[in-house]
Amino acid sequence: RFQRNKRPCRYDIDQFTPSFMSIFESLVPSDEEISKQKRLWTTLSRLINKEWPNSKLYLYGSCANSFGFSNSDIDLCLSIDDMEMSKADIILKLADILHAGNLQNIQALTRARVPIVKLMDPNTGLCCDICVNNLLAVVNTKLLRDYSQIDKRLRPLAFIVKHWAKSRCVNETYQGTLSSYAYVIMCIYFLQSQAILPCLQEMEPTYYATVDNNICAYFDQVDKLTGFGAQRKDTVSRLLWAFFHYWAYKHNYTKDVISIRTGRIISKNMKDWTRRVGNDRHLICIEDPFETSHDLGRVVDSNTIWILREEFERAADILQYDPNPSVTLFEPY
Ligand code: 3AT
Ligand code: MG
Repeated sequence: RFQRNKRPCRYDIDQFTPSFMSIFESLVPSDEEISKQKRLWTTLSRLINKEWPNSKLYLYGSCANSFGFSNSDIDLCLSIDDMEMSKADIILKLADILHAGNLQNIQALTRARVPIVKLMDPNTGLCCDICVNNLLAVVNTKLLRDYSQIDKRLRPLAFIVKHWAKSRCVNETYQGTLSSYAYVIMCIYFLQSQAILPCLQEMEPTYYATVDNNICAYFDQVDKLTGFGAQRKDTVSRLLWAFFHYWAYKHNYTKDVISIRTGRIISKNMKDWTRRVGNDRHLICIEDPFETSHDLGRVVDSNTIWILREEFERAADILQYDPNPSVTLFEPY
């Protein structure tokens, strides 16, 4: 491991950037698909507003954070201030409203960790999940989208990492591997460490939101930051190599927490994440940018940590040696 940690990147890595970029482009949703999603969002907003005039429906997750693949489900969040009703009752009433609006395959999952209503729109075939009052997710969606506008290498890097994770079956939180959200945060952290992205939460705030006693504040005038990383000329394929090389050979899994909030590594000690508490094992530590007591790696267990680390090594080695990395990287598990 020590020897491989010192290994320099292959001299011809840059020649693979065009093929990785065409994979990225093939995954991006078309403008037509995006306007279809927006139309469904508008239709649902109107339908729900008739019943609950003071509610607001937000688009969040991959459809709104700029890291969504084509054909992905739509994540919506209903913000509603109703002291009388429990979350489960709101979910059930929401399901009734959707029934009356002729939406199909409606399922109210009131007992899930995040309670949601699932639905399918028969006109477009699009599927949606609607959660209730999960505004932190709406705010972290904006943070991710804002980062994506600063340097144009972030989106291709994160799309390829997500595509790799899906192909290799390491994007399944209920099976002990990481969420798409966690992978995007890992990419942002990595580009911060390369001085390609700034740390928006360490700058003078221009955006503020208070969500359940969490103050979320950061610099969001990202149009003033384009060109921030322009001094760094690394191509997407070189960054991909370095990303996997970092997680395979350089990250200190016993001591370190990655944090895009600070743009730095912080110590597990400082966060008291050195031992297992309940089901949180902290075997790979990824701090949530706003809910800082929340480790996005907490789903990983003593088995899946090795699955993940072996996949990082496999990816790093393919980018190092394989004659056809843009094919081999995504071979199904
Ligand atoms: P897919 O393209 O659907 O795989 P996604 O970006 O929709 O990716 P997720 O399904 O992982 O990502 O999550 C949907 C959104 O929910 C993304 C983020 O705003 C929020 N979210 C997900 N996991 C967490 C978490 N552990 N803590 C806080 N917010 C989260
Ligand atoms: Mg999603």
